[in-house]
Amino acid sequence: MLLRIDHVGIACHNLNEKIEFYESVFGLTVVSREINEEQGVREAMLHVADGDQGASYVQLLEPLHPDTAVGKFLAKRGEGVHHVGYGVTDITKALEEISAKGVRLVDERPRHGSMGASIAFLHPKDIGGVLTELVETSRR
Ligand code: CMX
Ligand code: CO
Repeated sequence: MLLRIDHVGIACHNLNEKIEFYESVFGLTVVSREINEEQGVREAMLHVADGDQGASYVQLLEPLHPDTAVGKFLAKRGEGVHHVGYGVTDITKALEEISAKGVRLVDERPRHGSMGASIAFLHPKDIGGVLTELVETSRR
């Protein structure tokens, strides 16, 4: 069901500072910068690698307001890994299958993610404390 790790989502206070850090320490390149009002984030995708099943990225996330998923996370836990995003072929089918196994879905239906992808979150409390995102990419 899971094709690859699409991205690791990292919460930060200052997006520009963190982009510079990842560029200078790891030599990564920003391939997309977006504001996603629905998700409450200003974000950047930095390309890590290409594989048979698609590319993988680091997703840097800065909250638009304190009262957002990432804003609350930062207040509670500080900067660090916020979620893991896995690539799937058919996100609607994957959500059905995962829900049938008793895992709570944060999103019953896919939403809009970075670079035109369809995304949906699974509840961290049902995945051993890991906020998990499914990604059906539109970039192939
Ligand atoms: N990883 C692990 N656990 C998390 C978490 C995370 N990222 N975020 C929240 N939690 C835990 C909290 O620690 C808390 O646990 P305790 O009750 O033991 O303290 C519990 O989940 C509830 O947390 P909360 O702060 O009260 O937050 P909410 O219940 O309001 O929201 C969640 C939690 C997962 C439903 C919400 O963060 C959400 O909808 N996330 C999905 C959307 C999102 O993260 N968007 C930003 C990224 C967008 C993108 O990737 O494109
Ligand atoms: Co993500």
